[in-house]
Amino acid sequence: MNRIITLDEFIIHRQKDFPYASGELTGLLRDIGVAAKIVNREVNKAGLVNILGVEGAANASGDEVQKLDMYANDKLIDCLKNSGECCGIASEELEDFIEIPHVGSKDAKYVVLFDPLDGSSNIDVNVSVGTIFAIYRRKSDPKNPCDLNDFLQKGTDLVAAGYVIYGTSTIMVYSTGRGVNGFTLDPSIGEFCLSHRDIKIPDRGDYYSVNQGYYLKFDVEMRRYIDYCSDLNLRLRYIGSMVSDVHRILFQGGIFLYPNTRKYPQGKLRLLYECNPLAFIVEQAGGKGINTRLERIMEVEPKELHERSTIVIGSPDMVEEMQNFIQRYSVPSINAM
Ligand code: AHM
Ligand code: MG
Repeated sequence: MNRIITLDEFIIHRQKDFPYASGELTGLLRDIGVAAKIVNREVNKAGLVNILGVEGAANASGDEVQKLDMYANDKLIDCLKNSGECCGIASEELEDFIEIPHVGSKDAKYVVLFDPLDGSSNIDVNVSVGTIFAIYRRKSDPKNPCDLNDFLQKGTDLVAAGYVIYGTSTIMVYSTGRGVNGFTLDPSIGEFCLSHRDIKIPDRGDYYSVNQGYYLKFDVEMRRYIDYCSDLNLRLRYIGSMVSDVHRILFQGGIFLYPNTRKYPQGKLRLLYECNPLAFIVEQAGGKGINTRLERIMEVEPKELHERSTIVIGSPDMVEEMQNFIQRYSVPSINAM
């Protein structure tokens, strides 16, 4: 039997690949792993402990019930605050970023952005959810507090990114820019163990993933592409948690789309917390991630913390095909005429 490699062992081993690494990133990834285990514990018992429900509602003992996405948010913040490696945090759940004061004499080099519980409407019905994280090196002087520009970085500046999926098993997938690896939580020993080494996305696959309920609200090129997927007898899968949908596509091949709708003219998903980290993972695995303006997601210059984006992501051949549909069928906007 092969010896188990835990997430901590793997991260420490990988640190040697970066000759000038001093262990800060290693420490951060480990702290995120710890936070994920704590969140996983609560997700698993959500049905038992009445942690379900709307934030602010009282539970049976009169305590205030904390919604699970805020719980996950707070746990991640606690773990990162104590790590000493992180000078600032931005979360999909918080309007503004948080500055973390120095721990001891340390000048922390990194900022972390996350979506603490992606697809949180799935919790109440016991369906997969996930955590997404993105790590950047700060741009501002480490002697000063971090500032907004430390967070408004392009995906191409990512130092590391990943996600945790709380599904039938709990898996953490991350990349530091040298391939993608996956770790499955073994509940009997409480450790994430290397289970998917050097993940590669298939060039194409049988799945397409889009909220087809919005079909009539999509632009014509999107409707044509969806018809094309249906003509090819592709299988439609849509979980309502991007992490879960992209996870399937990463392993089995396919395409995930969240285009603009009338309600979300810029797209619904957040560039910094969802699109960039998942595009980084998918690209590292050999896939592609673009928006419906045909820009590579990771090259978009972010202008605000909660900026939204459209996204087309997945197997490279399928994203290219979608790109052709956009080029062929999109109606030029009046401004561009
Ligand atoms: P959340 O992070 O607030 O839970 O919302 C993000 C989610 C994505 O994970 C998912 O793909 C999408 O929103 C679902 O939206 P819709 O219900 O409009 O299809
Ligand atoms: Mg989300």
